[in-house]
Amino acid sequence: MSKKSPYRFCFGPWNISEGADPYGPATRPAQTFNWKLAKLKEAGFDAMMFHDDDAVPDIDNKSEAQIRKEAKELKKKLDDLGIAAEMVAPRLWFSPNTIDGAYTSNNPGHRQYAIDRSLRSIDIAKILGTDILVLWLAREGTYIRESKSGRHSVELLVQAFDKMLAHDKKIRVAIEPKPNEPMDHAYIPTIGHALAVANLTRDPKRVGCLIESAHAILAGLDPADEIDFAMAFGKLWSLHLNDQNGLKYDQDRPFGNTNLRSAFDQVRALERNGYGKNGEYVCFDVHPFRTTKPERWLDHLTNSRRTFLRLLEKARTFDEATAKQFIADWNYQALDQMVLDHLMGK
Ligand code: GLO
Ligand code: MG
Repeated sequence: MSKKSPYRFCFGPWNISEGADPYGPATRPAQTFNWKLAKLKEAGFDAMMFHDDDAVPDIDNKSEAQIRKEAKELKKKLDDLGIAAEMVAPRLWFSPNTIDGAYTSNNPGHRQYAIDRSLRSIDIAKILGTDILVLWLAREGTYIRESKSGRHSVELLVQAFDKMLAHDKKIRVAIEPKPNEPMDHAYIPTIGHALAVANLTRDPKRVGCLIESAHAILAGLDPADEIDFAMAFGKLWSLHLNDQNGLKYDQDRPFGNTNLRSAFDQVRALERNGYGKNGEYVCFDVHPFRTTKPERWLDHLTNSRRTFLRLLEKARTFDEATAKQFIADWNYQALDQMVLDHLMGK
């Protein structure tokens, strides 16, 4: 490596998954949260991402006091291990109260549930020492267009974000867009949508985004361009690197697995924008292949990091001067081949 990598890496407990899919059961026995934490440490990662109920299991059935107590115990455990909490995200897609959406449900009681749970997530984030609340708006969208008003849904989203921003003066909301799945169409499908909605809130400076490579690909976009776009606004606060083969179900493949060139472009975009300089982490939202044996349970994560670091080396050794000459001469054919040669190692 030419320069020391400034990047720090993380993943979530859900990324050590058991192999279940909609068509078949788990293929690996579940492991405890403590085991996952120990493995993260052993594999040399720096931080863990948390859903609210990863941090405090069975959160809906616990009192405020109990939630705070358990969050404090977790913080101590993390400190003892030297692991940071990267973010907290309310898991708003599992509950019977979010069947019709969370902040945009047609049921006012359910909308309130979603907001209350988000405020609790903010409290947990504060205790765990992170100011990032990630919102993957899983069920904010429609199957049946006529069942909701898109305009009213935007207003409901803004009202919900405003309550979060008012609840804690320091919290920053990072919206994780995804165009579809589980919904047919989501209300916030791209980074452009996320940043536009940010401007309607009471404190746009504290509403930014998280880019997931696969989600950008599902929206028909180039993840590297999404990175440049978000960073032009200074609003890329977290990142879920992974890969995706075309427009189908969300695959969460290891980073670089499908399109190495696109992965290179993403790393190059991160480098050129100085991602990580304000403490942002590189997270991998990847899943093991269903056939993975328990003894190789973290390989998709360590391989993703390895690919990232190798592509970082490629980004740093890319012959920028020659590329500039090709660009000045409109010789994009040569530029194109230069990228391929560089990636193939000549
Ligand atoms: C699913 C999302 C999901 C979120 C995670 C954090 O498509 O990528 O994994 O990133 O739940 O909120
Ligand atoms: Mg994600």
